[in-house]
Amino acid sequence: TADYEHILTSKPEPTVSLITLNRPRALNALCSPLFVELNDALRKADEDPEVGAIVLTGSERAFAAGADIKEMKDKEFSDVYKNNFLENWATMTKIRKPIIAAVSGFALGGGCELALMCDIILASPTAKFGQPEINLGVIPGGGGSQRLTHAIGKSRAMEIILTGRQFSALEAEQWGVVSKVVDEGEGQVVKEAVAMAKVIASKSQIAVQAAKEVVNAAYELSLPEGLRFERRIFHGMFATNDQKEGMAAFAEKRKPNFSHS
Ligand code: CO8
Repeated sequence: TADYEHILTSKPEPTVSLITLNRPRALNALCSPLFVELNDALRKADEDPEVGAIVLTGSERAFAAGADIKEMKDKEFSDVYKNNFLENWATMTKIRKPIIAAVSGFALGGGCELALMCDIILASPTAKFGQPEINLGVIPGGGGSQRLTHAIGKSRAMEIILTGRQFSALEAEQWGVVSKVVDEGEGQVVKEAVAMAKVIASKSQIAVQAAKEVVNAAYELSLPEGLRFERRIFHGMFATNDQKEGMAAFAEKRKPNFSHS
């Protein structure tokens, strides 16, 4: 819509919301107003009953080159502490529908952290990830030290965060940061992300949201607690029409027609 200054929103499929970071001159540096808009667009997509999955992307050159350094450089401890600077980044983790990051070019610092907050990351061969905060005399502040360490393990996370070096799409794939590196070609990563989002959106939205919730619980709960949580949510599925429809359709050898209820 035309209401946003730093992002673009569209529906490439009736069931898929596409959010494009759009500050090309700053390589999509994540200034505070951009985050306000992003959170608003994510919330709207989450509330849109037609939408089953969300794709977040940037440009060919940059997914996002990090938090906006020019905005941050003169800040004082008292401001950032008192105002809980960048606390609103976490809003994204409250979104219940799946978010697929389609990453081309730089995903650095806060840009890498933004991708890591998404549920699935697809990368083009040009993607370059990294946590270069150490070069600026600071450390990751948007979850990089935690989410990246969970994703790639201690030794690699230490190397990446302490040296500030970039890592390639291929490394990201080998290390399990991204689920897939797509073929090269302009727009290819968005195309594949939208196709994947469409597949996800064709499932029962209730089951999809529940699945996202239980997978995320694996990062927060101990194994026995997580297994118990999964079992309880699984039991809850039997209260949905979509469970009845999905299993009836299998038995009747036809495609399910989910009502998302
Ligand atoms: N912030 C502000 N402006 C930026 C940023 C940024 N992160 N990155 C690039 N830009 C701007 C450049 O200043 C330049 O603007 P101008 O033309 O006005 O000078 C324009 O984008 C193009 O950039 P370059 O000319 O530098 O392009 P190059 O192709 O030469 O280099 C790089 C590309 C390697 C990506 C380079 O721009 C770079 O190193 N950028 C900074 C990367 C970085 O350090 N990112 C980490 C930022 S710190 C951070 O993200 C902390 C997150 C904390 C989150 C806390 C949450 C609670």
